[in-house]
This record gives sequence, structure tokens and C-alpha cells, in this order.
Amino acid sequence: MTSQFITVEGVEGAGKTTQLEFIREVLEAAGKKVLPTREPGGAALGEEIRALLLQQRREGMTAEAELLLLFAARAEHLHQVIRPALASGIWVLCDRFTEASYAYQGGGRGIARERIAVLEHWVQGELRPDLTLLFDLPAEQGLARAGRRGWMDRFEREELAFFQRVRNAYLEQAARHPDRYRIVDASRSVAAVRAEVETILHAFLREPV
Ligand code: Z5A
Repeated sequence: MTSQFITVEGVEGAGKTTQLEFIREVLEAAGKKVLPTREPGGAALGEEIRALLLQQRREGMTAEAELLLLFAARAEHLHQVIRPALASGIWVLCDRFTEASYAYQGGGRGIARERIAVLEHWVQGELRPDLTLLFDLPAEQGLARAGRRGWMDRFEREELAFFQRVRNAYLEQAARHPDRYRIVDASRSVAAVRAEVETILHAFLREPV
């Protein structure tokens, strides 16, 4: 099997980060070399853009500026990290990718999906994730989990309705791409979510989508 590009997505507090290390372990146990990375970020300039995007003091940023910064960071990430890794046989495991732009900037902020698609084609060409794990749960539950951390970035200060739109947009994206999306019920315990993730990964390793 050639190297694969796997992304994890979900609303705030869905448990992606909690499961990421486990996903890596499963893939490595199957003999794959794995590069974990994240968006926004993953490359030096991308991490600087991430800091700009998450700062609370950037409250007035327009949705368009936010989207363009995300794709600027993504262009760097693809060029510096993702494409070279895939070309050298390394599997890339990315905490959020373009699906998050459709969900947050599309669903959350109301930017038309056609505009996002233009940037997606420009920046990525034909490259899409081979597998996307969507950790799905009601936005209220995700926010309650994330709220226990005690600090909030610029996105986390949005109201509940924003995260409900984000969740719906993710589910719409999953319906558009059932071939590569796998929806995980993230409302359950860490152990139950982990068991489902393991089943999905073993099926993927046997027969990539
Ligand atoms: N963003 C965007 O708008 N557009 C884009 O294109 C991209 C990103 C790429 C990056 O934030 C922000 O950028 C993100 C969207 C935006 N903002 N938001 N919101 P990030 O990557 O730093 O943050 P995040 O992705 O939202 O991470 P998160 O809040 O840490 O969520 P998570 O990784 O899914 O959850 P977690 O850290 O694994 O778990 C959260 C808490 O819940 C933690 O205390 C866990 O111990 C607990 N937890 C986890 N799983 C469970 C279960 N199953 N039961 C109970 N408790 C659990």
C-alpha cells in the first residue's frame, strides 16, 4: 500500500487530540511510518499564522481574511511537510485539514462552499485525504468538554449556534464524500471511541477506501 493521507476532524472538544496518539500507534503497529501534524500549523510559517488566527485580540478579523490565512498556512504545510512525506512513503496523520475550512469558514462563518472549493483546487490540486475520521457529537457536549480546560482561543469564544452550524457542515461534507469519510460517535467514553477507531483503521489497512 502506498503512503496514505489521513485526517481527523470534529467540532471543538470532540476528542480528536485524545485519539490521535492511539491512531498513530495502530498504524505504526501495522508497520507504517507515520508523521503526525496539524492545521492550522505544521510548518514554521503555518505555526505563526496559527498564532495570529487563535489570538483573542484578533476579534475583528473578517471571515475572508481568516479563510485566506488558513489556505496560506495550508499551502506552506503541503509544500514543506505533507507532499514530501507522502512522496517518501510516510503516512501523514493530520489534526484538521480543508474539511475544517468547509465546516468553520463555510458552515460557521457563512462563506459559500464554491469559494472554498476554488482555493482547495488552487492550493491542493488533486490531493485529498484518503481517509477522514469525523469525530461527531452534539456541539453542547464538545463545548462542555473543551470548557474544562479553563482558557479559550478566538474560535472557542463563538456562541453555541456557530458550533451547531459547524457540526452540520461537517455532516454535509461527510454525506458528499462517503467514500473517504468515516463518522465516529464521539459522544461515548474514550474507550468506546477508541474501539471504533481501531475497527475503522483495521478495515482501512486491509482495504483502503
Ligand atoms: N480551524 C478553522 O476554522 N478552519 C480550518 O481550516 C482549520 C482550523 C484547519 C484550531 O484549534 C482551530 O482552528 C479550531 C478550528 C479552526 N478551533 N476551534 N474550535 P485546535 O486544533 O487547537 O483546537 P481543536 O481542534 O478544536 O482542539 P480541541 O478543542 O482540543 O478539540 P479535540 O482535539 O477534538 O479534543 P481533545 O483535546 O481531545 O479533548 C477535549 C477535552 O475532552 C479533554 O479534556 C479530553 O480529556 C476530553 N475528552 C476527550 N475525549 C473524551 C471522551 N470520549 N469523553 C469524555 N471526555 C473526553
